Amino acid sequence: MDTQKIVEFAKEIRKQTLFTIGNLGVGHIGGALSVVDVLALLYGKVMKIDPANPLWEERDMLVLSKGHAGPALYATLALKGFFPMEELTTLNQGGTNLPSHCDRTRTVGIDMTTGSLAQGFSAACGLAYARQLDAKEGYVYAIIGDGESQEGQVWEAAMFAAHYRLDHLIAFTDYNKMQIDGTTDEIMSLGDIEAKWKAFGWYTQRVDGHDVEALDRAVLAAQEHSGKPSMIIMDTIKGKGAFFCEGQVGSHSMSFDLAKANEAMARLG
Ligand SMILES: Cc1ncc(C[n+]2csc(CCOP(=O)(O)OP(=O)(O)O)c2C)c(N)n1
Ligand SMILES: [Mg+2]
Repeated sequence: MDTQKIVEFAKEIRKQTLFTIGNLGVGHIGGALSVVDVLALLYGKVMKIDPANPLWEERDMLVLSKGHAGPALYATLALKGFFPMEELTTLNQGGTNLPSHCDRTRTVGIDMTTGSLAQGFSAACGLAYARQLDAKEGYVYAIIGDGESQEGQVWEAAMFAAHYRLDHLIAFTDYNKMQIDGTTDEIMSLGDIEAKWKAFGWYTQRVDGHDVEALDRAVLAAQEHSGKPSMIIMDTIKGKGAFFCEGQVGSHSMSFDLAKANEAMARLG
């Protein structure tokens, strides 16, 4: 996909995410919408995947460690053809394949079960290490939250990845500056987040997380950098693209109905 197509793909993911959560009536819309552009880039261009063969051994993997953003990834996977679009209407309902948080045993295309913050990131580091031991080429991508980065486990995993020089691990921090109850600065400031990742031995970049060209360049630079794992800190906006909650702490998990979702979808154009 070229840039224009990725931007269009991102718009479609936003719409389907709004529809999926609006149809259920409640969910983590804010943190889902802030990672849409990186998902569009990864699944639209970067990742080596085959929707017809989701367990292909040579594929690249994504660990959405902030598993509460699952609905954005489900929309992405459905649009890529991993499962029928109609399944999006079953989000978090009895017997669904699409639980609110990602579950690799339930959903085609989900590479790791996540939701208990920071554990997914450790699993991503483990996957990357296993691939290195097996001398396999594929990349492991991981997305963590900024609130999630307050977890000590993130930093243990960070040390592990740097120690083993996991240069096929490319992680993103969704730096939307908000968590459940407030801003990260109010709750527990991350301080100089770039300096921290650098100090932990990671090749660290910082980009506008809603600019797919900038993200693309950062991923390329990360792939070309050898000997270190990569962290791409994305400046993002929680609830990006939803007129009723963009930039609001209250977007973390909120109720809204299909009428509101439809209005937001229409405003996206
Ligand atoms: C170990 C653990 N503790 C608490 C939670 C509850 N929880 C879910 S999302 C969230 C806030 C995460 O904030 P952030 O990483 O900034 O993600 P965002 O809401 O911005 O997407 C919390 C505390 C959890 N899922 N796992
Ligand atoms: Mg956040």
